[in-house]
Amino acid sequence: MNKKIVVLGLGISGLGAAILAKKKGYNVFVSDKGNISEKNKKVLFNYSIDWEEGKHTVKEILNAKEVVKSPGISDQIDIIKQLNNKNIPIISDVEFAFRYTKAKIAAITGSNGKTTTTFLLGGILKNAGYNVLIAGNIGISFALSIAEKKYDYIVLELSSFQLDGIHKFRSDIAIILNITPDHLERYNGKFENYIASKFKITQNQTKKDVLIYNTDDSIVNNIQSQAKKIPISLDKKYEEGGTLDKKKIIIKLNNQTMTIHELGLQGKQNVYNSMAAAIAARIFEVKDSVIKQSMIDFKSLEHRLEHVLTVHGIDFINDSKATNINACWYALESMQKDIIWIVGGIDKGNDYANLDDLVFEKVKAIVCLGKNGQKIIKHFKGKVDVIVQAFSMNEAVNQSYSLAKKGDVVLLSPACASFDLFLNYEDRGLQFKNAVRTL
Ligand code: UMA
Repeated sequence: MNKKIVVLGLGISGLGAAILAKKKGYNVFVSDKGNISEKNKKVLFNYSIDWEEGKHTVKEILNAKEVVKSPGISDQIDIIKQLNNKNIPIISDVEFAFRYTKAKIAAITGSNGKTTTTFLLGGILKNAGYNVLIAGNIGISFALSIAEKKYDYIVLELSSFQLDGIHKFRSDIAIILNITPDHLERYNGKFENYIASKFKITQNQTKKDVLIYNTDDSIVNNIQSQAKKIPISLDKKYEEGGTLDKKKIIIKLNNQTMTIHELGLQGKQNVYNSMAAAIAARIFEVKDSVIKQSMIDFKSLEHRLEHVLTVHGIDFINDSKATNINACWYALESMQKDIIWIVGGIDKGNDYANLDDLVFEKVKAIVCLGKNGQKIIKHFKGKVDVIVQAFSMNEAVNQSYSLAKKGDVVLLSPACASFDLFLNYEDRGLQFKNAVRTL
């Protein structure tokens, strides 16, 4: 064959796509505008894959029959415009990997909750004894996994960037949880462009496929699809779908009802996540008993409402992944004790008024963490009794500990990006956990 494929960007997805392409007999060329690590250079050498770093050489790239673009690369850069002018197909690693698997696929997207739903569904399928791949935007390359092994089921978390580069990708089950504005810098500042990108998750589904969608979300509620649509809601009841009845999840499918009494996870968002995962598992014909037990056993993921420790009767919860208002709303909503709330970082245009009701009701003190907390302080001044500032995680944890009483909860749910004081949200969460452990 020896068709030339160019892989743009050599991060997690680029490396996976390059290896899969090589294994499938393509002539592969990798181009990364940044530096390629020594480790990755060795891998490329072992696979005899040609590469360049520090540039995108136009002549080399325009020679491709097809280009796999890493999701982090914007469509606005010059080389992409030139490829488009020459009508050279540009696809995402997800589109490329899809060509080489026959496994049943569930694809999950949304602005919040998608990682938890991905692991919930993947976990249920594993507990049912299947050979399952959990991959995608969670940091695991779909393409690399496919290059190495065969699977019965594949559960993919998909970002809008990955969905932008699909053409034929189709999933047996698609799940769309919610949509709130995010990543607008990549969508010409237009929310409708971001929505269109998320809605692509169902574009190639047929009537044999299923779309699980949240009708409580006014945007998701409008999604059109060829697939069989199964709604989930906390209060609306459907002939087929998921709902909540006196704290129990009720799933109705094919004239059968399943009731889930107990969840390992707390909070409203996790009710949606659990409903969606349970419906998908049932469509994949997993036994009710396995689904229910998996729901009870599931522990929260790191940095997502993660219980760290209880110190002298004070719970410490790490929700560092909450980098926007919506995620933070769900965190505050799910707490059942008085809250000392650690919030702040790099504000992405937050409207804190959306949290006012919950803050009035539940927050007894705010610890504002970050280089510049003026916006948060100004907004909540007079609404919360105590507001203090902290400029490091140790300071924030120590202040919270002295403000809290037995029976309270200290919640790190920043609603902001982390880059003012931390490498990323993981670093922020780890520093929180370390500080709590030294109390
Ligand atoms: N690069 C170029 N040219 C450019 C710009 C970048 O060559 O003009 C190179 C960089 O030098 C770098 C590579 O591209 O070497 C990085 O590519 P990438 O940013 O796509 O990163 P990957 O490591 O491939 O990770 C991607 C996803 N990253 C993004 O979407 C930004 C990961 O999601 C995903 O887990 C991974 O593929 C595997 O599927 C991360 C993410 O932040 C977690 N996602 C966003 C989110 O969740 O909000 C969407």
